[in-house]
Amino acid sequence: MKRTVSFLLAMCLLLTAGITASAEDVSIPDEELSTEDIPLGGVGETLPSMVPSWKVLKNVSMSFYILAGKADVFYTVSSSSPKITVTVEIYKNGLFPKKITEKSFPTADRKYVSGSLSVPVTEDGTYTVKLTVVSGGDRHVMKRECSYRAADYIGDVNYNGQIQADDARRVLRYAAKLDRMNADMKKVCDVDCNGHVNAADARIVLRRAARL
Ligand SMILES: [Ca+2]
Ligand SMILES: [Ca+2]
Repeated sequence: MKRTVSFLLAMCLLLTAGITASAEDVSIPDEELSTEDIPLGGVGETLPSMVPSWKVLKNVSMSFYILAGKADVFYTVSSSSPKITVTVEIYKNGLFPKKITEKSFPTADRKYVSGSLSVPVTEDGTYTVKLTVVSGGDRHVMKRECSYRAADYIGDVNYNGQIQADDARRVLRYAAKLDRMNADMKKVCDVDCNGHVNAADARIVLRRAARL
């Protein structure tokens, strides 16, 4: 089944009917491009990085967040070269940063790739993901940092111990100001930790609910 129903439509359906979304229901819109690769702290963030047009690598974007004991990395890469190698490393920071995982995703005959990596995170702390992309002699590195505290229950808006479509629906209702939100609830809903509760937070929760 093709992913024909847009993300906005999925959100509208969630708002009006509270249905459970499936992977096929979700179409993720393109992120707004930024000319700088600015590291931000927080539970998670999505910041694309625009590579100069004369480079072989045209665009690299990554999101990283930790919800309910699982760290997720999503990336997209486009290049003028059909050979792209993406390497994802995740570290637990501290006095001696500890590598949690490292995985490479080499591709051939494709100028655009997207993928994800998901690993369990059981200990509270600050985690860093390092994305390294190599294509046609170009090399681009992005880093993102996320803090995780199991007690925060980030994204579990209805406090039932699970991340489900109903949590995304509630985030969206707060974002649309249909429900009033206190400071504690704002912290739970602001999944990408940018200080605002909006559709982007609901999208992240919905992705987790749909196990994307
Ligand atoms: Ca929940
Ligand atoms: Ca947010």
